[in-house]
Amino acid sequence: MPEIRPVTPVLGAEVANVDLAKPLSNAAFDAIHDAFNRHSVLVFHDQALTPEQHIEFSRRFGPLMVHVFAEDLLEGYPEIYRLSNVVVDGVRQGRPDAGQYWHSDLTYEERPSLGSVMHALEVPAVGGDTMFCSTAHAFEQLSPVMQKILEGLTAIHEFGHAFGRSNTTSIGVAQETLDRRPPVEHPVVRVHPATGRKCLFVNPGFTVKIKGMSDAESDLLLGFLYRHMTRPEWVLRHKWCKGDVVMWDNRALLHSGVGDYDASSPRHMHRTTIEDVPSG
Ligand SMILES: O=C(O)CCC(=O)C(=O)O
Repeated sequence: MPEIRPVTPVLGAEVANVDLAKPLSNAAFDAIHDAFNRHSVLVFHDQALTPEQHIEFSRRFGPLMVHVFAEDLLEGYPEIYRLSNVVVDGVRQGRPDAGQYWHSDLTYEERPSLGSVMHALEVPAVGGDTMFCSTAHAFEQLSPVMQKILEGLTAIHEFGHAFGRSNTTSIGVAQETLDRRPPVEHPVVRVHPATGRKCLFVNPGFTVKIKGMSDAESDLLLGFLYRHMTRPEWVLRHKWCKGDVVMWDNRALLHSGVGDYDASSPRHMHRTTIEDVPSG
């Protein structure tokens, strides 16, 4: 059976004694599922997964989503989005610099993601970590007055936000890709369906503004929330080893890649994204 070892008091756990390449018993899956809901980030070391095995494990949590960056999907496996700085014969092998800003995956979709499962195929000797912070813990650490204000608010999210205003990637994004994802609205506080915990649901990557506020008011409130959520003592920083599989709960956290590694150091990751299907 899987052994679960928490890595920080706020979020994250390592899972030992599991080979994700093999079919999991229902009991082992239930233990992992429960740990995922409780810890929000799970780290499995020394995993060697084929794309089929990666997809099969991910699918046990729900249907998989296909990322809007069609050119960065793994050929023959549209469920796998490649994050990579590797170039072979002039052809890039995935999205370089992806996600190097705090975000939760796909909040620009009408139905955002439940979670993501990333498999490290090549990692730099130094750098290229991923940071995580708990949006549930952050909400719980606010005063009741602020909690009440936030619970009445709605935010506007848009895919192009990360790629326009904050100019975070080294390669452009086609206008046609941006046009495929118009703005959507989500409550600023959402209840996690498995834990019942209230989670902040805004992020610098894709949240454009708080609906009904002036730009100045919205920027002030969002700026406060972003600083609050990402306080260093609440952040888990994962240093990748080749073969790591890390899965994270997009309903309960934000994450950010750290773009500090040498461009000539290969970093090549495969990621699946699980859809959040409402129950009932
Ligand atoms: O590559 C990383 O460390 C972060 C990737 C990321 O943000 C994502 O997959 O959404």
